Amino acid sequence: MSDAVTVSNRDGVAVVTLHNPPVNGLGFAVRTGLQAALEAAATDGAVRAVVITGSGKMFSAGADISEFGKTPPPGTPHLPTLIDALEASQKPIIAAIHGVALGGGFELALGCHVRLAAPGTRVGLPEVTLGIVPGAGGTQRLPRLIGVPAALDVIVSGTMVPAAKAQALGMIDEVVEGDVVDAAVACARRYVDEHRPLRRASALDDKVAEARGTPEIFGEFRKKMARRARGFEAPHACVACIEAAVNQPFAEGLATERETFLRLVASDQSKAQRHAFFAERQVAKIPDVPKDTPTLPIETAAVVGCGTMGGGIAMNFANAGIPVTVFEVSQEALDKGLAIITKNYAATVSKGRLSQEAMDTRLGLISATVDYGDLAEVDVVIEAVFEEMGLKKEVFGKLDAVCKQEAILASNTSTLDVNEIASATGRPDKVIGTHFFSPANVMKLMENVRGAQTSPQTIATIMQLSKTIGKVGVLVGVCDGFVGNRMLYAYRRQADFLLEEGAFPQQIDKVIYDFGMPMGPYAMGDLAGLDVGWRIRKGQAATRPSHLRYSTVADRICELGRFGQKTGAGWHRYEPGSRTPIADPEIEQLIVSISEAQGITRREITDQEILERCMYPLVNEGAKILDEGLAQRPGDIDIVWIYGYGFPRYRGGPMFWADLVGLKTIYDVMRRLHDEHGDWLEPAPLLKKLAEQGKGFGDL
Ligand code: HSC
Ligand code: NAD
Repeated sequence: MSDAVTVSNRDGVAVVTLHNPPVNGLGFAVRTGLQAALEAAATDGAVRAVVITGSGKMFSAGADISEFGKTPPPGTPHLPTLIDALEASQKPIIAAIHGVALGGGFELALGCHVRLAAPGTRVGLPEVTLGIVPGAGGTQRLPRLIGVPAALDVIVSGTMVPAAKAQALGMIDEVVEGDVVDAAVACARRYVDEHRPLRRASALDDKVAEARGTPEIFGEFRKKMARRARGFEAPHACVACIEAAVNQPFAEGLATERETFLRLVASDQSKAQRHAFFAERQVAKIPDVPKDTPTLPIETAAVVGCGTMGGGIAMNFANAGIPVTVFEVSQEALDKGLAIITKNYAATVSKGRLSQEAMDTRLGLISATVDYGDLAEVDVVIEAVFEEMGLKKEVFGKLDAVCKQEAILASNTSTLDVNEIASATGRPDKVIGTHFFSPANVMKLMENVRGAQTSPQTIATIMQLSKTIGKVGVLVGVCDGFVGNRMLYAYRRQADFLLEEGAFPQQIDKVIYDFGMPMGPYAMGDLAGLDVGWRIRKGQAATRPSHLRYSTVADRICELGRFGQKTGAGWHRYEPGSRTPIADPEIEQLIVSISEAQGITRREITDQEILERCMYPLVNEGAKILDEGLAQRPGDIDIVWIYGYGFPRYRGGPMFWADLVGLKTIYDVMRRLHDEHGDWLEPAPLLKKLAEQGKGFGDL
């Protein structure tokens, strides 16, 4: 028997324990060990029942994801075969679950005759988040246990269901106090002593029979999930497998599930989503800031400036249970900021997503002040005042004077040099950028910007803080726009040039939306407001290099007083009270007149050209960022784009997507574009090098 599975006999009950830290993944060694343990239990007369449990923090997080797509494929036994054999056992098999049972881990439990769970356990089938369907019977057994509507919710959302809810739904049989293995052994004995019949999920029919006469359940569910599942294959495949559970006998349903699993696991979408899974975990690893770097405790926080971003940032702390003091220039500004926070919470309460009690608790954690002295004892300050260097330096100077020595001073700047901001303090080692994305209480990304003197301790503390407040922190270096916005500029610039050459905003928006982004660049601009960028561009006008092409379209639109949705018109127009962009002939005329004035003969621009001209420069900029060491890994850039800009997860982020397209293809197009349009489109040296070597970013 392998070390990955051990067996102890407790009074006639074989306790089979999985040992595969950190998550008891069901890799080859575990499967082999489990098979041997179950076969031995079946033939050993001294064993009357079996309990399966996991060692360490959890029962099992499921299949070993790193085995998918490996050549040669992992050997037998495969999990589905193992689970079928387990379920068919004549001796009772009880799952004793603690921590989590996810994916194949939960499917293993579904094959058992009874499922007991410790309080605090979470169970679920998150396969959909990896671009696959549950492949070891989950789509067939779960609907038979909990019914079709609940199974659709659980499997298509991929969420982890807490023990009490799981029991109420029938996913587990009982939440037990005390030691769950003891309880499972006692349960096993009862089954044996009382000759209780064994309940096999595969043999149940009443719950799926209910859905057999109401096929419209599926149509309605598909309609309900359409927006969230846009572009993804796996949610649709999950629904189809559950439909098979209703309409096919168990064995046929299993075959449908298996065929679907094998098809999806080989798909680009699943590869991309698995990449995103691992990349999201990689971002926390920083070579010169080892895992054991001591962090400072963050028990209190302050936010300076309670505008659009500051208010959202303060909510993040309150949501995580960390008391936060909000500082503003005046009582009036404070009142305004706090009113928006209250309104945001109230909206969540009215949607039923937060209780009034939780809202009150969170608001109770937010205190407000106009006195710097009140910030003396906080552990971290996040500055979110106007984007002006002089102002930021003034604020940091004051914070440095008043805050305790150990406090970390962070800036939410989106464009300014963190090193210059740090120079206004006597503690540059404790200064860092924490670039949140709007809306800051919703978007999960934090670009944590390390300055030249930021200490490993400050970095480790802020990376940990990102996790504590439910964000994904990605460490980046100082440059204009950092990682995300610098790449965004590269793409937006080309989109504007395409307008001058023949496209219109709605065409570009549609291509980008169809690619899978939440919205196109112009709808996005209208939502965010066009005036902020205009102000920044006017400030940069004097220093703009005259030899580089510059599109004036955006400025001309702002000159008309069209600042986006807030003024009812921007790149598009909007009906009163509506957020739906409508193509505006006035803008089309303006664009045509700009083309004329520039002597550009407008031509037909294909959708393919739009995609290449927008997305390839974005990737090209990512390559420059990697070369300059401003992002640690291509996967970090992917996470920035997935969590900061809604880049479709099923494409894995721009760098992973580029590898799928092929860097040679991208490089060739960039070279041609550079020949045709010059300046901005020069291929990055790293792109050239990898393309010539026949490699991808994934090979770095
Ligand atoms: C599946 O189960 C498919 C099945 O339906 C059946 C397939 C049948 C096939 C039939 C073929 C014919 N695998 O997240 P953390 C690593 S699909 C490999 O930081 P936490 C992770 O990368 C699976 N590695 O910890 C990290 O490694 P690092 C469905 C896995 O405490 C380390 O473990 N299951 C792994 O914050 C710690 O992870 C899921 O999708 C896995 N399954 O969260 C669950 N899971 O240290 C995925 C983790 O080197 N896992 N790792 O960076 C999770 O959601 C979270 O890890 C937990 C723990 C909530 C379990
Ligand atoms: P905002 O104008 O909505 O808010 C700024 C707030 O700072 C105002 O409430 C103002 O009263 C306050 N303020 C000004 N001077 C102050 C001072 N001396 N002390 C205390 N408060 C002061 O601006 P915003 O959009 O929230 O941007 C804030 C910062 O966040 C900027 O650095 C910006 O670049 C950055 N940022 C903005 C976004 C975005 O989408 N809005 C995204 C990421 C980062």
